[in-house]
Amino acid sequence: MTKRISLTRYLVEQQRADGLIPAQLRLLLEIVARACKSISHAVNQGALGGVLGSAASENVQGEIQKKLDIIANEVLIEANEWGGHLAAMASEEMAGIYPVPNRYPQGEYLLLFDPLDGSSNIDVNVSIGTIFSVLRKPDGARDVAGSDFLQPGSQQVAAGYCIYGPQTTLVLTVGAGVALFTLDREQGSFLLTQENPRIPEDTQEFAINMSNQRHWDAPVKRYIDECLQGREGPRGKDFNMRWIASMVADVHRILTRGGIFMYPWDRREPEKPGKLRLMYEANPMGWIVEQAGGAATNGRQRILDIQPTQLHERVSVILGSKNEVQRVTDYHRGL
Ligand code: P6P
Repeated sequence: MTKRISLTRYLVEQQRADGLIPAQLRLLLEIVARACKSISHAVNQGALGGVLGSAASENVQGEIQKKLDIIANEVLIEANEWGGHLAAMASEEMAGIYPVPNRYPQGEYLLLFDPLDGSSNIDVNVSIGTIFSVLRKPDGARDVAGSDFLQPGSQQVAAGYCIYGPQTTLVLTVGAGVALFTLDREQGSFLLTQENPRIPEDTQEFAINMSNQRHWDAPVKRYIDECLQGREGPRGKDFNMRWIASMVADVHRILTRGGIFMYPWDRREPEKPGKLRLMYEANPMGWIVEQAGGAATNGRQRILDIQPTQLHERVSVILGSKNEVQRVTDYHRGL
């Protein structure tokens, strides 16, 4: 078997090849990867590490925090604040931005993350993950502000996730396709195990939380009803369903074998455009999916074109196999 290359070597060679990874961005990505290794170790401890269960606190979303949510957030903050590559960070677990402390040099990047997505699955030993997105700090020597983070997903310079499942796999894009690195626990390093996965344009597998069916808008109801009618219905083919309730795991399956993932707006909280967060869930996942030949919209508009108005903004998410995402978008347009 040919010797697999490490994440570091991959980033160095990409930096030489196309200049998409300046040295400071390479340092940032290597540090995030090391933080994910630490999070993976904590997750794998489970009950043995005393890290299961809920903390006695809520996050900015009003959700009860799991102990591992807090641990993962602290690991990412502590790993990244001293390196000199960041101006500030933002996290699902923190209300405001986290400017790099003055005792450390300021960098030109902004790091956003959901430190442990799918945490409702932690205690039942189902795959969870870290999602991250990297933006450039707008020019100007002034101190970084929350408004600097409000950039559309098309401005990302890097995006990725690390899934903590049977394998710990880091999935990364810098805009030149997608690369997957699997953690070699003996060496303690991420090794390149796949380059440029392609999401099939068609699929027979949808992912949605069916218990919300009565709350969906008509276009989503129509799309799912047609899938459920199978080969006797207008689609002329049978569909399978998966719902892991961990976006990282559902997206990873789609990256691996295709499918469509949907978390649409519904009537339970009509004032909110959706459940998932734009800046550190939909944008990074949307870019990865597009870089693998898929599509990502909010039902009407490309996710990466949405101009954010607030840091913890929510959004409807329809992503995966391009032709299926297009069909849902067409139904939203009344076609
Ligand atoms: P529900 C996890 O809490 C999450 O944010 C995503 O990872 C996941 O896709 C979704 O929520 C699951 O939501 O309503 O099915 O529990």
